[in-house]
Amino acid sequence: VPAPDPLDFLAVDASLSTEEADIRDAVRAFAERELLPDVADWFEAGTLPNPRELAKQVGELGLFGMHLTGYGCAGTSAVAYGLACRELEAVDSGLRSFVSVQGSLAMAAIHRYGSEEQKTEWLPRLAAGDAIGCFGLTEPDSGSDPGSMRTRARRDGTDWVLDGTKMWITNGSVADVAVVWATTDEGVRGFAVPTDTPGFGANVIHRKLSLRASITAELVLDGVRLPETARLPLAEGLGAPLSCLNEARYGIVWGVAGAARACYAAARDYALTREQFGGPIAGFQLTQRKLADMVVDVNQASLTALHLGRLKDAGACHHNQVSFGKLANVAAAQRVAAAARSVHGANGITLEYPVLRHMLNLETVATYEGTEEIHALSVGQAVTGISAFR
Ligand code: TGC
Ligand code: FAD
Repeated sequence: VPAPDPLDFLAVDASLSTEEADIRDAVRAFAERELLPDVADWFEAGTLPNPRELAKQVGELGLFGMHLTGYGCAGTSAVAYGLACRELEAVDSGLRSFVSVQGSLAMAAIHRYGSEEQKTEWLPRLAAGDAIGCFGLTEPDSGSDPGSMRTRARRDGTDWVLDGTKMWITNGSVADVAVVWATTDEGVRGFAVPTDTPGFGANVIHRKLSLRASITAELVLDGVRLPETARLPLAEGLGAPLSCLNEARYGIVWGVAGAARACYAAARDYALTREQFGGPIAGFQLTQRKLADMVVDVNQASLTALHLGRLKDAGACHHNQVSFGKLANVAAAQRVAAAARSVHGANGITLEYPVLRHMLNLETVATYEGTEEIHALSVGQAVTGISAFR
């Protein structure tokens, strides 16, 4: 039996199909060639400088909505989609966000709940990267508890009029279409809002210290008048947006395994070359303990992601199991990033190395798509039958 590969200790990737491994390799090559060289600059600048060009590149690679079928989507397995998320987030969480908001949230919502006309209008353009989508659920006063949203859609003749504010919306200021969730007299409903509709505005949120290589915005809806054809006809109730979240959360389960792997790999390289007290710091027991703990976290996260992916491909993944994955893997990635940063000493606080950038990004990843506490309570509810949310 060959010795374990330090970068895939449990040989998790050995169980991938040839097609899955090909997708992994293609996305890794793209990410390392096109994104990695610039990402620290984007993070420092606090933006994605050219989101339209990036969307085009990602669209050409077929990554937007790649696990959806028809309408220009690639129709790959959930595992293949997860691998793409892993390779993108190994570079930066903001880049995985760029892809998951479009594919798992905006496109998945239209694919699952939209009319034939909405699907034909938006999905091929979004899949190709000719259009950008965002997903507006969170509001200034409604985060973990989206059922308390105040954005309101009221009927006016055959039209709908939307008023309200959405907060922390990834890609919000560069989107062509915003999937917006609002309360109505009949309950929560979803709308595919073209962002050039009068009354729609977006304000970029500045001074973020996390997920800086990502555009985050506030959406303002001020008397946005839409025809009935803009309403997602199959979306009824809060369960509709929550079901979309499962798709993006699943991508995060894989993505953070990539961020963790990148931090561990950087720490291992650094420890083997950095010398103190006459030898490489990798030779000290305390450093080896850190590296061993990182190997455990990275490989357990990968196993969890792959297992959930196989369940998902078999149509057997419950949303509470996705909560398990997000809870476990984000925490694992945070531990790995923090330990990797310490191995880098002073160099670890700079953008010359990826570790603090990942560590800061993971603060966002632990918060969006359901905070750590929300996923702990989801798992708690699943195993006790008692809801502790309120
Ligand atoms: P609750 O009464 O439990 O549920 C309402 C209805 O929804 C159903 N449901 C789900 N369905 C599918 N998937 C899920 N994960 C579901 N969770 C609940 C539920 O069965 C019920 O259906 P029905 O038919 O009985 O009506 O709702 P609640 O108000 O008690 O809230 C439950 C809670 C706290 C779990 C939920 O609201 C929640 O998940 N909160 C977190 C909010 C969140 O994750 N927001 C994310 C915003 S989007 C985002 O962050 C994008 S970042 C992306 C990026 O940049 O990458
Ligand atoms: P709150 O809900 O106010 O929570 C504050 C604290 O209270 C947390 O620690 C939380 O866990 C805790 N808490 C809340 N309720 C409970 C409870 N019942 N029991 C125990 N503890 C509790 N949203 C979108 O809709 N679309 C996007 O594209 C999007 N992108 C984002 C990008 C970034 C960079 C960020 C930071 C956020 C983004 N979000 C997006 C918003 C994100 O989903 C919310 O921030 C998240 O759901 C948490 O909501 P909140 O920030 O209002 O925190």
